[in-house]
Amino acid sequence: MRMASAESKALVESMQRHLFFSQAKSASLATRHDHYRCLALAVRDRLLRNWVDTADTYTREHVRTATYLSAEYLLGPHLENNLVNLGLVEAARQACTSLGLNLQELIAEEPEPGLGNGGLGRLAACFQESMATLELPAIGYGIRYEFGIFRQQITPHGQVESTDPWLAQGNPWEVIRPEWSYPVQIGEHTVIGVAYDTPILGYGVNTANTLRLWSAVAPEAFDFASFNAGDYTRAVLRKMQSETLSKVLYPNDELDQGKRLRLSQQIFFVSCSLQEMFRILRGQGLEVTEFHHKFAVQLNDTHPAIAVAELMRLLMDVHGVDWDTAWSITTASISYTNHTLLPEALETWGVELFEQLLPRQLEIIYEINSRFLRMARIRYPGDFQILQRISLIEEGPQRRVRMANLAVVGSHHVNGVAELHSTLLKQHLFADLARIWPERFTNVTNGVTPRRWLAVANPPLATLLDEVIGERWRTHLEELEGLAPYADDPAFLERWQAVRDLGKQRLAQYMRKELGVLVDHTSLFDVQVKRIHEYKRQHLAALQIVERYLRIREGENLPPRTFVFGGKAAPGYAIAKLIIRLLVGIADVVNMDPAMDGRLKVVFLPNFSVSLGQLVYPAVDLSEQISTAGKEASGTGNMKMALNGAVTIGTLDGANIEIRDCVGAENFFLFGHTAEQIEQLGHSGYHPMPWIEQDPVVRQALELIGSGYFSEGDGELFHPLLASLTSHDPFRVMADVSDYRRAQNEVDEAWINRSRWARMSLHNTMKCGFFSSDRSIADYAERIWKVAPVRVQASADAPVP
Ligand code: NBG
Repeated sequence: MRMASAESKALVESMQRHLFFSQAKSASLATRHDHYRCLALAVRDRLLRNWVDTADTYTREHVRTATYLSAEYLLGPHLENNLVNLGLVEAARQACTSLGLNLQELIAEEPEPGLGNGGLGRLAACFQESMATLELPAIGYGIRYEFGIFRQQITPHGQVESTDPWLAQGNPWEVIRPEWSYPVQIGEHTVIGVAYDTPILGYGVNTANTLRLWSAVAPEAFDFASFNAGDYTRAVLRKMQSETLSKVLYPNDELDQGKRLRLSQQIFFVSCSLQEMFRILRGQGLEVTEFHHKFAVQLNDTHPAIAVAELMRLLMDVHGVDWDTAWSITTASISYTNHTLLPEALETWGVELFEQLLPRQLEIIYEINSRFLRMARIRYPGDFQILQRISLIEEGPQRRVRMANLAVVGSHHVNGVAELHSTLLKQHLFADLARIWPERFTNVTNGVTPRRWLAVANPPLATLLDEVIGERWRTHLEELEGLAPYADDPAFLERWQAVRDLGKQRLAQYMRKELGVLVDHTSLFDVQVKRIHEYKRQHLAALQIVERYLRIREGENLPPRTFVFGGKAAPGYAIAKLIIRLLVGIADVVNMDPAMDGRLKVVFLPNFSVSLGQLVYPAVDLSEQISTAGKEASGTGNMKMALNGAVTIGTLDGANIEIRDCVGAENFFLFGHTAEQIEQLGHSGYHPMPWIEQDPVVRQALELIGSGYFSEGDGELFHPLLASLTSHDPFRVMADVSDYRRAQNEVDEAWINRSRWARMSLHNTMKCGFFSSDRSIADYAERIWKVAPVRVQASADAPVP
């Protein structure tokens, strides 16, 4: 405490200094946002030493470095995470109190950088933090989108989108590095990428790695000739066009529109990042042919797959290396993680577009392809079908470049993100390629950082863990196993439940304050938060709620439940938006019906985000992980929920399988067809109708929805959704609906035995140590990147903040 108070005094002084010298205000004019900025800047001052020391150490020791190329980073707010990682939470709380401020309120002031769509972007953020915590030399590269993922409002008509100007009030965490900027040629235009650096602090170490995001600027502010000729619009047009490049993040699952800009974004950030790696190489006196000794380059999905051609181009055209040497350097540097099996999500680009924007890279891709197919032809003489399937170019009315195939051919390792997914990659999507290079394919199961998803998100649980198993779980999550001696201790289970109650009360309070919805925090919190997509089957959950509604109306006595949903639908994905509309319609009816009072509530949380996730995950009793088996590559929300003590109801899909293996079948509610059975259903000519005919309960629910009961009498509104479910049902909702009901009934039974539930919950937390992103990253570093930790020494002469 004495330490904390010395620290807190110093923080107070820093904050006061920043109010004057950074915000240029007196206390009487300062807004809450000013105070947030003062605290953020005071914290930044304290981590700069780590950041500068880290850069110095890496430069001095010529370390081998992992570079992570990702079009998305869903970072979440930095302030609280940095306080936790610096061990300054208490000091900051004291500092705020002594200034008459509230730490939580200041933390809530920070706009979060929504530079990602969902799991893939959040995984990239967890990975950055784990790399720093594990003291691994690493740089994250991406795009500094001026507008992140859209903001979502929920109205009675469903989702409404608006822009997310997250930079409008400035960003205290980034430093612009104009001295590190690079030109990128796209078609006839040149765009300049300027580096913006954000420190990524490790926990309990001196390491602070760099996340370097590129922002696009025009080579010249405006065209003087046009300006002089009086054509002002034209004079600035080029500048605007160039800067559009890093303007906005694309929502995934989006239609073809705007794809041209997306390909431009990809080459833009990939080329800047690779050019910069050469700059670092040169700066350390290394030869270009040592590139692969210095760097491991990780592709986060296919968005950066153009790196294969661009690295070849830079090596040959800029650095004068011959083809064979360039190819061996490229394939020794690059590795690729696949994050989806959904065919519509696999990127391909029309050859014409490619030709217009990236003619030289296309030429290189053709040459890679012809050499690759020559090799494959020897292996599969005369088998043209295989050659067609593995070719980097898809033939057809419009020829297209297959980015996933390019990524596989150009990588030394390819991995999926959970056991099942990696297996399916080898059996289906990349079956032919995996036969050529079996040793190339591997698995690294995803993980989540315990700092943000437990220490930051759930302080009451963190405190309880500290007391009974010590503090090391933050970096050694497997130490949660230390809870085992308490698993049957009734007194401890009481405390466990009390901690869980706090999380639920906090969420209930938020729903009351922000949405005006009153929920009973002692009811079962049944939660599904994730992107809205048919394969994730939020509509399966919706059907289940309608069924419950009918059962309660008929007088059945079911334990009280609160269903909570959250997540965004891609603006162009009509059915997903209709699913939101359905959930909102159900909520309106259910929450207004006095017969449901104290028994059933439905809440859709608008604008799900990292910050909201921090509030939601600790409050979950039942974690809904109900995707069609074989479709969810991994899932990471499933891990965050289980880690915080939720029990899962789920299919054998993605990482659910591994979660169930870890926590035990008796602590997991399993239902539904397996991936193999789902595939079989397809082969035998699946039709939903026979399933519906056998199931009067679901029939009644479908009819009620079709009658306009949840759409103010509009019997047409949900027609597209119902037609899809009853005619082809692409995600096999009807094949799983009755088994889902059975599992949900088991949930009801388990829930009423409160001590049994508490034990199940405890087991989930206790057995989730495996799902730390530290474990995933240690695995990448050791097997794929061959990058070793480097201890950062604190310099003795750093300036005092
Ligand atoms: C997503 C998968 C999730 C997985 C995350 C992180 C894409 C393309 N894929 O199941 O759908 O957890 O990636 O690996 O966003």
